[in-house]
Amino acid sequence: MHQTHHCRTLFISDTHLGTADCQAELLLEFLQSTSCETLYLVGDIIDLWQLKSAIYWPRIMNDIVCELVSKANSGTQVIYIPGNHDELLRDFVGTDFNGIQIKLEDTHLTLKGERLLVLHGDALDDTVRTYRWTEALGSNLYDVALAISRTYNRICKRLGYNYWSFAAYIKYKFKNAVIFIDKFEAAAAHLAHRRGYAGVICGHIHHPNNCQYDSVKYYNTGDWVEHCSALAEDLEGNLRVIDWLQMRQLTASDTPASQKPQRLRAA
Ligand SMILES: [Mn+2]
Repeated sequence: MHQTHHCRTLFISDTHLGTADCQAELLLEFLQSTSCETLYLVGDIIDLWQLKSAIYWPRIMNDIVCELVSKANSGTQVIYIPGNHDELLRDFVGTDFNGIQIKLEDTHLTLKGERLLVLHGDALDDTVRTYRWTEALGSNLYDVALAISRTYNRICKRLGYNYWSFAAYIKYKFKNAVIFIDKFEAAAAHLAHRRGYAGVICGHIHHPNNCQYDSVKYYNTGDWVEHCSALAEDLEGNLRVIDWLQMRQLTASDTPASQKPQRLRAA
């Protein structure tokens, strides 16, 4: 992949590095194929929960971290907002890690002048329900669904088929999970409204989205477990959710003549 997609700001979250569920190869390819002025890491980037019980850290995980550090050292402002799976990093809020700034939350000002609240979103769990969002699926079912996805995709990869997430598929079949997502989105938008923001950008629930709640805009970056998604602000200040699986196919089908840097397109 030689082309670089340029944008003003990129937001990614829920990469869960340190787990076998992370779509590491696609994530590395995405990072190497995009450039931006500001990169927001909106939480659950390194899964420290998972690493506590078993160390899973193949070389590609290092490559991803190196890519992030290298961006931070070559002119990209990189802001890391820890989530619940990497909450240990919340102790380092206000510090700088190899050029990556750690913040509890942030205010992003778009080129159009909209003030957006950027936060991971786990703080909203209590407002929505007393249990974690994955438990909305039923106990352990989410873990089982992820395990099925892993096996299925190992086979797909061998056969040359595209990535498909069983976990994402099954999630939308469960009424409780769908109700939870709706409530979470409304709670996030309400919080942003109460605090005087034009909108909110979060992650956490692995459900990429871009919608309007009354006067407030709601954006979710999605994840790199069930989806390969990001939120991008283009050079005109428009925000849209991008799907890397679709975008890389569009890139691959372009003629080699267009090897100059491209503007980010909707996917
Ligand atoms: Mn989370």
